[in-house]
Amino acid sequence: MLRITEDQQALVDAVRDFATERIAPHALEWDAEKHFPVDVLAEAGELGLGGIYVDEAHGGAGLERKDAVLIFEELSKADPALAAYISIHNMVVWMIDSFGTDEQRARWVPELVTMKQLGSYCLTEPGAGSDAASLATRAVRDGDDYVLNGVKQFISGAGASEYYVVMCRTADTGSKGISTLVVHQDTPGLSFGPNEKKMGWNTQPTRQVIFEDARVPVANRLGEEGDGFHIAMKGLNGGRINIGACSLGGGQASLEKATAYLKERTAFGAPLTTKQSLVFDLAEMDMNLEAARTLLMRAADALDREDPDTVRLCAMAKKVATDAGFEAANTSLQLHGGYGYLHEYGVEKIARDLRVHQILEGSNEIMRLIVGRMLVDG
Ligand code: FAD
Ligand code: 2MC
Repeated sequence: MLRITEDQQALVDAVRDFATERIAPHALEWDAEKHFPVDVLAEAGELGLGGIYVDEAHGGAGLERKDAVLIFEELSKADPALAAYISIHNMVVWMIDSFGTDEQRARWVPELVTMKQLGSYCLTEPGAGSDAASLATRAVRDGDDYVLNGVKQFISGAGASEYYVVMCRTADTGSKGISTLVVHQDTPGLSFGPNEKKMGWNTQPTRQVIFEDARVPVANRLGEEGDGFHIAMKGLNGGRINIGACSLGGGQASLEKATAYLKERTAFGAPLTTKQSLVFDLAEMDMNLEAARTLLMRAADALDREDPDTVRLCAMAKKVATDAGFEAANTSLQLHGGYGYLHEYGVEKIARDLRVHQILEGSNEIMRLIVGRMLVDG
């Protein structure tokens, strides 16, 4: 299962070249200046990275989830924050491609896969994060429209995206009363909060998305009324693998930086690689990242095959990979000594970016809740 085919190797090489040339040299500057490089995203779209597992018939690259793991690891070695936005965009496009009608696909997917138009995923609210089924943003039917009111919190890409895939309440029946609407940025009644000041993920904007009597055509609903929670969760299964792959890429880059640094840095008359405890740190990072890579591929394979164990494996892979990635970045920072704390060495940025992967797309406590309750309720 983990054998990489010639086609996959060619894909990895192409993405690595793009990430090395067009992303890595600018990542620190984009982080410092909070710059969202939409021009580079459009270039990623030309490479097929805007619809990685969208059907080729709809303009996508038609690849598998396992390919996406390889892609996000490579992109994230260059910049975890930009890679993570590309992963969210792919989740949105996949949701439209998978749950939209032919007419909806024809309307939205071709432009979105180019990444000249961007998408955002709107589930979280100020009062509903982990407990997503308690969301309160409400859509009330009025003729051929819904009238949408509510606030979405922490929305990645907000303000820059053309399309917002919004989970909202159409009935007071818990998770079964949620529907999914595609909302265009120019919709009257839609506005944005200020760009949040964050610890990391600075290259992508995070804002509230606010709906005040926003009229959204019923024709913009994905699936039936009440399908929204399932659509949201199915999107997140793949999202969780991808965010894990982003952690893997950041962790791998941290390991490579630490290894090179220990070889070159001398203390007590010899290179630091002569200290076995430090080499053990490198070995530990390598083992944990390899374990995460294996589990991510297993989860991606389950998702590709629609295996009944998919939800559990995606939750496990997300938790294991995001912990391994952050631990690797944090250890690498320590192994760089004081230089690890300096922006220009690039390690502290990786640690800041990867920290949030343990919180979003379902916190790692929620991943344990998903796996744990299957053990005791099953
Ligand atoms: P809460 O749910 O309030 O949780 C607080 C703490 O309690 C956490 O540690 C949590 O793990 C723990 N906890 C909660 N319930 C349980 C439980 N039952 N058992 C054990 N522990 C529990 N959301 C979107 O919809 N779209 C986006 O694009 C998006 N982007 C984001 C970008 C950033 C930078 C950030 C920070 C967040 C983003 N989010 C986005 C939101 C993210 O998914 C939520 O922050 C996350 O799901 C946690 O929700 P919360 O912040 O409300 O925390
Ligand atoms: N895949 C498919 N279906 C799922 C699913 C999944 N991963 N998770 C839940 N479902 C289904 C479930 O099978 C059930 O179906 P049915 O009604 O047909 O029986 C339905 O959804 C309701 O599920 P639960 O009964 O498990 O609902 P509950 O409210 O107890 O718990 C929980 C759901 C906690 C797992 C869910 O709310 C959750 O995942 N919370 C975390 C929220 C989250 O991940 N937010 C991320 C926001 S996006 C982001 O951060 C970005 C950066 C983009």
